[in-house]
Amino acid sequence: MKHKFARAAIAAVAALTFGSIAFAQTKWDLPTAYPATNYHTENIAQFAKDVDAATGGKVKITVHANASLFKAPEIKRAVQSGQAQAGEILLANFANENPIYALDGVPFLATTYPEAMKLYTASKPALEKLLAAQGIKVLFMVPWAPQGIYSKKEIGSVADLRGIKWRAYSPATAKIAELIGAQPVQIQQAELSAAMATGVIESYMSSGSTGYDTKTYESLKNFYDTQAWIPKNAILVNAKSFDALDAPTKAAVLKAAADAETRGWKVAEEKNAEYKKLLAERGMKIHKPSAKLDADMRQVGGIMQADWLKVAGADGAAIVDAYKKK
Ligand code: PCA
Repeated sequence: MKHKFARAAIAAVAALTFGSIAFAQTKWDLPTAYPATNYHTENIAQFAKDVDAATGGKVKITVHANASLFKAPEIKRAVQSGQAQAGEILLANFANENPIYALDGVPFLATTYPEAMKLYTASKPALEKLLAAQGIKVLFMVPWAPQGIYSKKEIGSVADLRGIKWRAYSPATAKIAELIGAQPVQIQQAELSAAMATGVIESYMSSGSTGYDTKTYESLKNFYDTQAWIPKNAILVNAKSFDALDAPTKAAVLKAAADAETRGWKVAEEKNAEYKKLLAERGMKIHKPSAKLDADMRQVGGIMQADWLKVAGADGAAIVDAYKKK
């Protein structure tokens, strides 16, 4: 009797042990700075589902939307240090670390999706190398929509923006404020609605999706569709966390990432027009910029392109040359 019990106990322990090996699970946290309903976040949620399915539940990714785990500017460091195994960043937020992060935020360099894809292709090896040196692996990148100007008052030229309170989300959007004589305030998207409601912000540049997600139409009634640049989000994983996976699991994650990138670019482009329609339905006036406003903004873009080339040096020039050649 005693014997029988011991054997059962051993069997139970063995089942537990082997069971835990068979179901060895990797858990990744993936913080993002944008709301769960945004197409970027939905795309990442789908990626997490695909990874779960393709690895038979071996890799479980928990998406933390809307800057709930880390604030936007903190996510890169969190991934780098392993505080979060994965995360989504806006590349342009890290312009002060290296100019390559700022490239897709330079106005009027790449303004359509095919151009944005070309710029992405030309800059991808340099971006991957830079991040790899920081212990970070790139999983995929997805664009926002071409950036336009939200404004409380109607504007015919940049002179109309002089002195107004301007929300910046990156060093480049702060630089634009400086060049046009507006007053920049750095505010990430998760805090933007509150900033507009309290009158801290009268104007900013971003996409239709951000205007919609932050209910900008409740505070600012004009959108000037300047189509000035197309910034990108990058979905990153801590290199050590990725390297700890076995080969088939790595392959499954990379396949899901490639699918997410293809899907993300397609959805971004499809939703661009849709968001502008949704904004218009909620009372936003969608304006084609006047010739003067367009010329003024292009002048700002020219200055910023020249500045970028100066700080990015020969390596940067090579990327821009490769982009322009294609
Ligand atoms: N939305 C983000 C970044 C670029 C965009 O379109 C934001 O405004 O914070």
